Amino acid sequence: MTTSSTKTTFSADPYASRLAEKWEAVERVDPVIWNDRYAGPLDRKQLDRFQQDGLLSIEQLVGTDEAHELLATAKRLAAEANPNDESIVMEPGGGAVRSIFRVHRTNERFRALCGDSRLVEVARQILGSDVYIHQSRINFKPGFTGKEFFWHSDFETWHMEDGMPRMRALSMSLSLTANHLFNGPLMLVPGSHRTYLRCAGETPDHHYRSSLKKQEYGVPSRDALRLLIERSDGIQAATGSPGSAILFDCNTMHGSVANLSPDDRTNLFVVFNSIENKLVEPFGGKPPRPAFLAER
Ligand code: 6CS
Ligand code: FE
Repeated sequence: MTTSSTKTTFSADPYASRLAEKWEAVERVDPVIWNDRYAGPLDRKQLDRFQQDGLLSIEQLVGTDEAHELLATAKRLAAEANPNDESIVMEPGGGAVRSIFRVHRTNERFRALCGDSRLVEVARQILGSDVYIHQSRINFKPGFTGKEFFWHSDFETWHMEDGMPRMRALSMSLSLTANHLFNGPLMLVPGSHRTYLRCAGETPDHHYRSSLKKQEYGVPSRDALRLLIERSDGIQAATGSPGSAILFDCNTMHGSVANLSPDDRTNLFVVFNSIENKLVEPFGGKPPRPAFLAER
C-alpha cells in the first residue's frame, strides 16, 4: 500500500528517494528480524518487541563504572580533537564538538568496546548473519550548546548516499552520561521502521559537509511525519542511566532536540551491518561518502 501526494514512478529500487518533488510513504519490503532461530542473548519477548517497535531498550548494556571510564575517554578525545579533521564535526557556529566519527578505528578503548560480544552478539541475532561495523560516532550534545538532530531515517541516507542495499542494519546508542527528559535524549517513533518515506528534493554535492551539522535534505516533510506519528503510538524518548542502551532498526524514524540543560548528553552510536548487505554504488548516483562515515 502506498500513500503519496503525487503518483510517481520509481526505478527497480524499492527504496528510491529524492527523485521527485513530493514525498511518498511505501511499505518496507525487508524483514526486521532476519532469522528467527539465530542464537543470541535476546529472549523471545525482546525479539518480539524489536520486531513490533523497531527499537529495544537494554537497561545495563555495560556497567556504570565502565560507562564513566568510557565518558572520560570520550571527553579526552573531544579535548584533543582537531576541527580540521573531517571525522570531527563541530556544532553549527563552531565552539563545541558535536560528533567524533569512526572511533571504532581511531581509539583502542572504543575499538574494543565496539567489537565486544555484548554488542556484536545482539547485532548478529537480529540481522541473522555475521556483521561488520558500518559507522561509529560519539555524539556529545554538550549542555546548553548541543543542537538538535532533525527527524530522519538513517537508512534513507545510508541507501542513497552510501549504497546500503537493504534494511539489514541496526544502531546501538550507548548512554555514557544520563539521558533524561531535558538534555536532548534520542526520540524515536515506535513502528515507523515498517514504512519507508521517500523524501522530496535532491542531494547536494558533498552533502555530508552540511548534513552532519544540520540535515536539510533526505529529511521527511511535516505531513509525512504527522502520518507516521499518527500511525504509531506517538514518540518515545530513550531516557536511561549511564551504561544503558537503545537498539534501533536502520529505518526507525528518530531525532533529538537541543540540550537546554547544564548536563551533557554524550552517547556512543555503533552501526552494525550484515555482511550480506555490503555497500554498493550509492543509489543516489553521487560518489560514495568518505570511509569515516561508511566503511567499504
Ligand atoms: O549521515 C549519517 O550517516 C549520520 N547522520 C545522522 C543524522 N544519523 C546517522 C548518521 O550518524
Ligand atoms: Fe541518525
